Amino acid sequence: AAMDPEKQIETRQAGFSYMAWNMGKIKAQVIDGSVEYNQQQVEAAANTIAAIANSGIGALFGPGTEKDIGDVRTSADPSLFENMQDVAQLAGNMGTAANTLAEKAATGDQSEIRMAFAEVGKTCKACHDKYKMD
Ligand code: ASC
Repeated sequence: AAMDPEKQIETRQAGFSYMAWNMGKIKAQVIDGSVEYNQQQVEAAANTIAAIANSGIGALFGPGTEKDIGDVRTSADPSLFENMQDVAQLAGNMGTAANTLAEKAATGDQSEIRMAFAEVGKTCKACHDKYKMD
């Protein structure tokens, strides 16, 4: 049986938050330099992002999840649910970019990681610009 709509919203948000946390770890180490670079940590973060990005998170945008349900609020624009093919394409782009980031993270080449990280960020933003309300 499908997960309750409330649970779908909470679970997809957990996935996005967990990716964002891991993006932040990479940003701190290879973009900002506010945390010392640690290849193992960046690799783990990139692998986690790639795993979530390729986990089929689109299955959590099921019927009944297009609006707030009591205290469970969604930031998904209603138009997302009318454009699932485009959304799947944007999500696929993120998965591909995240796989590249994971490959680069495994090499430890910070300049390559930086470029691959920026490409992943673009794929996050591409979907937000079209389908995220805030
Ligand atoms: C992140 C994060 C996002 C994206 C976006 C990219 O790390 O939390 O929502 O990258 O800022 O532009």
